[in-house]
Amino acid sequence: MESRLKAVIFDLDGVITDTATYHYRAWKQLADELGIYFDEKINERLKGIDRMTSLEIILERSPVQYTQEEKEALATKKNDLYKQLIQTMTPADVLPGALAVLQALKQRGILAGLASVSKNAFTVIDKLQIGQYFAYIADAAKITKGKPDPEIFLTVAANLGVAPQDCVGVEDAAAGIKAIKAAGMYGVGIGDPVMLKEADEVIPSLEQFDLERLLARFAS
Ligand code: B16
Ligand code: MG
Repeated sequence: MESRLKAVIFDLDGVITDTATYHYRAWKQLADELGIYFDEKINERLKGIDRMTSLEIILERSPVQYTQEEKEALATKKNDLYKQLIQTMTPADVLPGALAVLQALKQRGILAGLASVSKNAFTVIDKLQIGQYFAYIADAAKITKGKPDPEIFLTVAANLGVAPQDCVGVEDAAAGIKAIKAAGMYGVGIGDPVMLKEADEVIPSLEQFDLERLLARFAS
């Protein structure tokens, strides 16, 4: 059976690994130092959102106004803490099901791409030792519009040489699913079906990712 499915493009945090806890610890330390209230519920709003926008969300509760220069220094401080924390990551931090899906794609000759807005994605992939599975990893530093804009997914598809309609995108954040759909791809959500209602289908984790069923769905 011929299938049009040529590539699967993954988000990183919340799909391949869980860096959210490290982001949270680094932002929490910064917020505590600044005397700003921050908790795990507010942290939910930062998932899939780029660094400077995340800082703006945290500063919503700050009585102090910061200049752009000061904000950049605060973001750098958080990033330095985050970089220290991710040094402890190992291949054991790959989420359940992710490695099996990457291996199955490789075996089937379907390309895997990575569409993470994290500027630390290359380091994380390196720590997880799964770089060999990805034919293309987006460089977040070169992406001008964050999710829900489709730019990052379209950039990955273009670099893989695959038309968007022949790609599946996998995301755990609502903004990410919006980006996938705006790119004209089939969207698989990981997590809560209510939060990810714009996805074409939602599964609890990559353990339930059914490649054979997707290949059949894309049958030409
Ligand atoms: P960095 P994703 C996102 O990763 C995280 O979900 C988000 O919390 C973080 O602020 C963002 O990366 C930027 O990360 O500060 O390392 O550039 O879900 O797009 O893989
Ligand atoms: Mg994510």
